[in-house]
Amino acid sequence: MGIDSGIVGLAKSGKTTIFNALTKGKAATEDSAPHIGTAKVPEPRLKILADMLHPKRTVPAEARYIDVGAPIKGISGELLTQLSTVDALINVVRAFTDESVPHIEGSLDAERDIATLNLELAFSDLAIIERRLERIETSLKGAKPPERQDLLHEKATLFKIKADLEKDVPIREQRLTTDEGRTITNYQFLTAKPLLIVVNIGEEQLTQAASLESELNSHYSRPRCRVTTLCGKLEMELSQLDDTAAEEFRTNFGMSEAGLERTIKLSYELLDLISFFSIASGEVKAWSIPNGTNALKAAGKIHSDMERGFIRAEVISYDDLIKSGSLAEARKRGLLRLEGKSYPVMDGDIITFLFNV
Ligand SMILES: Nc1nc2c(ncn2[C@@H]2O[C@H](COP(=O)(O)OP(=O)(O)OP(=O)(O)O)[C@@H](O)[C@H]2O)c(=O)[nH]1
Ligand SMILES: [Mg+2]
Repeated sequence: MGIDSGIVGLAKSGKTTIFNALTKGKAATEDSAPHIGTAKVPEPRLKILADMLHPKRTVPAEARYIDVGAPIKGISGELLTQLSTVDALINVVRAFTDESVPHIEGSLDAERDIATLNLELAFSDLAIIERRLERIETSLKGAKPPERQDLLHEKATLFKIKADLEKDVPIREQRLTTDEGRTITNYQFLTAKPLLIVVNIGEEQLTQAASLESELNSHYSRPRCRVTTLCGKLEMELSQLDDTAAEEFRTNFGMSEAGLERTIKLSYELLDLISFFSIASGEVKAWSIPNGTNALKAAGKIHSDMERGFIRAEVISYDDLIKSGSLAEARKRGLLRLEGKSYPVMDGDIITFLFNV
């Protein structure tokens, strides 16, 4: 399973355009339909490993993007369920000017639109809390002691979160005890998710991108929230070209790093993800896992059999392998380690899992 991000934003802010840019997709932008697609996670070390190990195939990690289409206001049913399962949210905010695309609020104002969407996300969470509180009241009527304790505890936690939400503090910024955090994980609240704000700028604003970005970041650099700029329309067009042509275009226009690579990387940073690599049957694959994942869980990322039948992990760090020049040389130097289930996987580790099912 990959990492899922939900693309949200006000109507006509460029959500589908940016979805297409990220996933090299061709979804129509005329309507407001939902879309799901995947992107390859940029990982420059994968190519260096391929040059050394000459695998038949290299396989990058995948990130999934869900463009929900509908506005958050009034979102319910299947769409809300889908959105509530994502790992992170991307809020697309309009900054481009285009006479032919009327702005939903009548004028351009990125900060106002960011606040509006934050409010809509908070409303969605508050509606869930209200409904749950009503149900708790009903259940409390017939509840016996142990169950009663749990319900009262949940009620108190929900009241605390609700009070902060009403003061404009998203759940991701609230100080919760481990116990309170555990009580609410199942709700998958929208304001509890990390948030990447993507300001969709026009081509003519490219030269101001950096200053706009730092200005917005000074207002919005909050815990687990980041702001970046992206030229949606241009990136979408570039994503349809082959890599060489797109690279050439970027060089000519002085665009250093591909905007969408930066966007994917930022959302990974926000989620505190690291990469590890597996080598098996002639394939080198990159995988994304949360920082701190142990070897057992990392094995499960590749295949549930590997987790179930886990014996040991043979591990070498990326730097050690590069210094050695080959796996054989690294083995000779004794740089391959055998690690057990609880070994915390490090960014760049190259791992072969030994398992038995
Ligand atoms: N000039 C310009 N137009 C853009 C840009 N991004 C999006 N558009 C245009 O704005 C319109 C809306 O873009 P979409 O990507 O469909 O926006 P959306 O947020 O998915 O819209 P809904 O799903 O209907 O809410 C389309 O006509 C796009 O071509 C941009 O960076 N520059
Ligand atoms: Mg759309």
